[in-house]
Amino acid sequence: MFLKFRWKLVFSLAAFSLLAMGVVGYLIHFAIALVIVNKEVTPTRGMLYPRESETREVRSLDGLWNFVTSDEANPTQGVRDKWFSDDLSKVKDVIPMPVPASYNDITTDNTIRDHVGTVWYDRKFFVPKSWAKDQRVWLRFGSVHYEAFVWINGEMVVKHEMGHLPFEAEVTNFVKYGEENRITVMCDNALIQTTVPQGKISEVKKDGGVAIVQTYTFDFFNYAGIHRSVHLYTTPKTFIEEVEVTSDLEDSNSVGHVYYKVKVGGTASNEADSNLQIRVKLRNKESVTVANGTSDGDLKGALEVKNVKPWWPYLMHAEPGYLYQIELFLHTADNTLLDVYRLKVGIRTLTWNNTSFLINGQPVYLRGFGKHEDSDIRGKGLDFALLTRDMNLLKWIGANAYRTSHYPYSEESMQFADENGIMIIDECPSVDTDNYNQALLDKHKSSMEQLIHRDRNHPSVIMWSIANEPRTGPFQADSHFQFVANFTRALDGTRPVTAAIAVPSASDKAAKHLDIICFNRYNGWYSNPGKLDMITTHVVEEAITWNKKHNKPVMIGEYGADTIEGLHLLPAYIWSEEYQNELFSKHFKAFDILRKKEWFIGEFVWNFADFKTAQSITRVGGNKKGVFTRNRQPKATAHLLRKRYFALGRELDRCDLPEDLFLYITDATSTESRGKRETADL
Ligand code: GCB
Repeated sequence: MFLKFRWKLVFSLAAFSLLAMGVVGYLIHFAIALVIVNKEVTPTRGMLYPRESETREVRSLDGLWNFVTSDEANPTQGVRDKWFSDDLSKVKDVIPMPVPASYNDITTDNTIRDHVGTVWYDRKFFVPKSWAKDQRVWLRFGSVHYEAFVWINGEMVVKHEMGHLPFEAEVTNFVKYGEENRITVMCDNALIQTTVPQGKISEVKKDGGVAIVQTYTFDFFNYAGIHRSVHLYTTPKTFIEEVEVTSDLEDSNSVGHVYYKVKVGGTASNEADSNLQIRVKLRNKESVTVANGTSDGDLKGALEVKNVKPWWPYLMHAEPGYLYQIELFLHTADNTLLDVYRLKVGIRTLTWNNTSFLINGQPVYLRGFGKHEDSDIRGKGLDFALLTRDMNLLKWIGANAYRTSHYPYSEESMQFADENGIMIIDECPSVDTDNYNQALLDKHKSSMEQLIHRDRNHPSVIMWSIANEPRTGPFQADSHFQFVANFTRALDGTRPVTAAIAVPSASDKAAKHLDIICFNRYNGWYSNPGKLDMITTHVVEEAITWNKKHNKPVMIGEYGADTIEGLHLLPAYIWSEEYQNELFSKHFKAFDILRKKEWFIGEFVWNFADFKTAQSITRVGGNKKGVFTRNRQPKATAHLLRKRYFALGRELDRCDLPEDLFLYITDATSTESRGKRETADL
């Protein structure tokens, strides 16, 4: 049976081992299990972003679906009782549930908000009759958190573990053409020690029974559900299945190269790949063809672009985020057009060494945020209004980068970053990695493989982050991170590998495996709260220690202070807007000292906006470290940070300053100093 009632299984195995072996035997058994080996990961296939073309159609299945929760104590009941074989409304009272959205905050019912385990969705849809002929039909989910099981018309079509990443299945032989179909999804939000991220499930006594309780060490709320769009799309029988694009620049950035590699899917066995070819056109923003070519027999090729417009980050160039469009035409040797797929490409180079990180040969200083996909009502559900507002705020504040803390963000947000020249440190969902074990390593690597497969063609992606705040003190962390970092490099050698580390450098065992060191530290908050004079020196000294130990570029991945919007206290007192302002200012001072050392390459605030957390006595209505409120309005510090980020842009890249950066206070030219006036009076 495909369904694992995972946490029950883990508990019963542990309990059984304990009884059978006694405590000492169990510990020895556990220690042996920690000798982990580096196994292959099954590579992802396909999963191109669904786009219409002359040969492809796309239909959205977004909208209101039907929804039910399972009994927490009996999460497999729906599978045993085959809830997928008929409408969910036949087995339970269904409620409407929007897709995409997290289900947690849609209703007024705390048993839905805090539900642990499986929930079910279904809806009806039509497939046009015309789709029955000579093509394939695919079902694609942008993401479901955490594990998804999908049936069409009662038949299982795909199962996927890992939130925040897409998955798809061919459903050509499962759908009924010109007729009504039913799709059923079971989603399981349970996090255990072998999921990414990890969590724990326990049974705790409650009034009148036992509660299944989910705990995790990270603070963001474990939102769940069908988080991103669901699409049906068609491809021809023989189709472009994968596209990989890389680029470089030469002759002082005046000539660009685009290298493409295509994999074809569904080729009939008698039709060798060598009979196929890819014809390629590269168009600029005005849709003018600037290069074209034909692939070699391996469906690879290169295009040269003279007078190229490189992809530059925001504020580093007058025309940031310049994108070309590559058009790929799959032909048979006898000239029949089989498939067409288009995607945007940015032409740029990335290089790094022990002291710097360069784009198109220019050193880059990163200034930005750790973010979250989080908003009221929708939770982590894809929301174009929020996405657009966030991009507008990033540009307003003068940021040039953010980290997708602590999981991959939507494909649409990556496209936005490409278009706007925002650099992305792309993070997999491994947070607070601990209790290293073989299954965890396999899944951690798989999360990187899925992430790189999805995001490798985005010019905005400048680094891979393989974890946030892993527990890198224990010796097992050494080989775990060596395996994950090397695996990441083997999949993509064109971008450096980093991780946000919070363990002090003296005990950390993972940073040596990274290309760029990123440390998270809350001086003046978790350490020495309220002590604004214990920030600057601490930050400077810690950054120097990391650099001395590893001789690699260093950046700060998180610093910040919880701040209640509208709470003003003078002199500055923790949780007030004044305190956030002053704490930031003390950090700025440290960063300016560090910037003089070439190897300090970036500063990232925690967090872009306030976000929801699990209920905790240390969080008042969520994590309030946002520079913006959860509703995306500025706190006082947003204005301070804006002045700094633009000042850095001006100093480093001579960007223009927005007119409203400094509001008029007085006409300084007409005010003489008192000293001058007194001299004149004499
Ligand atoms: C951290 C974590 C982040 C938390 C933050 C905080 O170190 O990386 O996920 O939200 O601290 O505010 O405690």
